[in-house]
Amino acid sequence: MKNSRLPSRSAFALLCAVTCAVFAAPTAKLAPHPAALPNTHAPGEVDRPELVPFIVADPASLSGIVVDETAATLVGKWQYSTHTPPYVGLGYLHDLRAEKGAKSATFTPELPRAGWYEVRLAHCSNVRRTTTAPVTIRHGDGETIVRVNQREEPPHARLWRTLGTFRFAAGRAGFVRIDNAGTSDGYVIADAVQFLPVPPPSSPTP
Ligand SMILES: [Ca+2]
Repeated sequence: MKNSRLPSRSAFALLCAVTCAVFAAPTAKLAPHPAALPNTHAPGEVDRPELVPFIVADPASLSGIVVDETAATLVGKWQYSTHTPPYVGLGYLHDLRAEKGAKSATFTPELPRAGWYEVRLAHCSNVRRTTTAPVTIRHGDGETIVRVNQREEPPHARLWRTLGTFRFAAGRAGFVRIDNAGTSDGYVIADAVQFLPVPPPSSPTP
């Protein structure tokens, strides 16, 4: 006979997922960005606990080339947070909704080979975010600027938003830069950027 006072198996599974996502240590040691202000939220203090299972604690577990905020070049004051899951690695940075137009976070990948890459931006979402985060992609054919509504939940694993597919040279010539100009309607989030190798757009379908 089923004991209704015991948590269901699905509840156990969710609890395990939450616990693992919050407390499991990544395989590689991550160090916070030395120039960023520290997180003020205690572990487990989150506004949307149902999204904790979507946290990617270890950036090395992801496909492609991933640049986390730990390796970003920061201009201006950015602060760590883990309050709104999901995120990659230790957490995400926000611009404190201050000094608009004076801050940026640049994510520069070390691309192993020239070619086409789908570029994805990781950002959590809530109503306090900006709707117009300017994201500049420097690629092999110039620069493209995409305005990202960070109030909308990203479509890939509730964490990733595709910025486009671009041609890149090998090495560190390309980058993705998030800045906070023209974003007075909310916080700007900088978490991680992913570069996924893809076939050239003109390739015939196999
Ligand atoms: Ca991150």
